Amino acid sequence: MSIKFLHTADLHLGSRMRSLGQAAPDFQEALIQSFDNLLLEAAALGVDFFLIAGDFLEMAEIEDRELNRICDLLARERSFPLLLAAGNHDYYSPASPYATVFPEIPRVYVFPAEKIVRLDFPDRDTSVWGISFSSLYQETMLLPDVGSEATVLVYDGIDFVEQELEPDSALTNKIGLVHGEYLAGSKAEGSYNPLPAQQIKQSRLDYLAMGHIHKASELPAADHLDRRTTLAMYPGSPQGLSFNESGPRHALIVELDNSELKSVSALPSASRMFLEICSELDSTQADQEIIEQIVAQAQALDPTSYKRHSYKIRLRGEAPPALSAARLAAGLREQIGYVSLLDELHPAENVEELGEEQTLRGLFVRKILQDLTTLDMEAERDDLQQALRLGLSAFRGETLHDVY
Ligand SMILES: [Mn+2]
Repeated sequence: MSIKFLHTADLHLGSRMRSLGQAAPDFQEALIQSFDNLLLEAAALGVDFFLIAGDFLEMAEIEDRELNRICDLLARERSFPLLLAAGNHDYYSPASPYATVFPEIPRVYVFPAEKIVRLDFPDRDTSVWGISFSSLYQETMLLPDVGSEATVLVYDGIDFVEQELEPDSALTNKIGLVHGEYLAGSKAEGSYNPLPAQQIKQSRLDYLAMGHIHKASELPAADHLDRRTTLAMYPGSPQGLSFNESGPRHALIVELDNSELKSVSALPSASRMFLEICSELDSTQADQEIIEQIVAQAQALDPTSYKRHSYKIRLRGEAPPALSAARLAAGLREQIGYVSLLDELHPAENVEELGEEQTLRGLFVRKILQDLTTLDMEAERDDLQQALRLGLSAFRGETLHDVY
């Protein structure tokens, strides 16, 4: 039988994302929005399962109000079951909502932490093995492979009902769900559930749905999908949490047919993105022209919803003498939303001439020019150029502003 499922992980719902400053509330909302969108897309695609491989919630930071909203989303009418294996940020404990609130929600199952459970879906000819973290660290390997189950539950369309454990009674399509660190080789060493490639290869699973690493695994080429090996994948975080998770994000849509992988594809998922722009300036440009240039660059990245994202903008080239980073940032915020400017411009003033002045400014310029002639490390020279520009800007009486 052919089945289709959605695989996501590392949503970190409830994360406060304090480092984002003013943008934090919108990006907190984006986390929940992206999850809501995934549920709707999964329904539209007619998936058979929705899998979450841990770090669904940022348990230490989530507020009750957000948790209630998430429970409402989970309780909304849908045809497919949602299965979750908890990770290090949302580990399973008796006090966790996974043990207290989630069991009340129909078509939702959270794997326990003390044993591997197999879920059977007879009308989808599929078995799913999983286990949750029980604490922040998990130093011994938890690999929910075929035959490792201590309990079998059968899905009846709403609930999961315990059944007598019979060895080798698993259904044809075999999926594992777990949070952990994938490791090349066979050594199971690590603090977050080490999962060595060698052991995964012997798991007899068709697909291992993993979470923990926020960067998505590369999608396999179509001719690499075969039934003899287990495909282990990270979907990455579906909504970026910082500029370390920039650009488009996705969940995975996987199709299995009688234990054979048919396709693995990316379903775009970020409702707001972190994007980087590098803008080359010349000293003749006025503020308005620079703003238009950067807005055009943002529009090129996302023509329809460029105003929703957060931008890190590198200014390169020669600084227009009257440029004020603060004014530029304010102008950009009106047009494209959250921006942080990285000022890597060189001064356009005649610095040699300034260096002749018998003033504090002249002394400052002379000192930097002297250092520039003696240093040959490029990174240090860049820092000095920036210091020179920022210093001259301060001498002009401008507010020094906004280095991310
Ligand atoms: Mn994690």
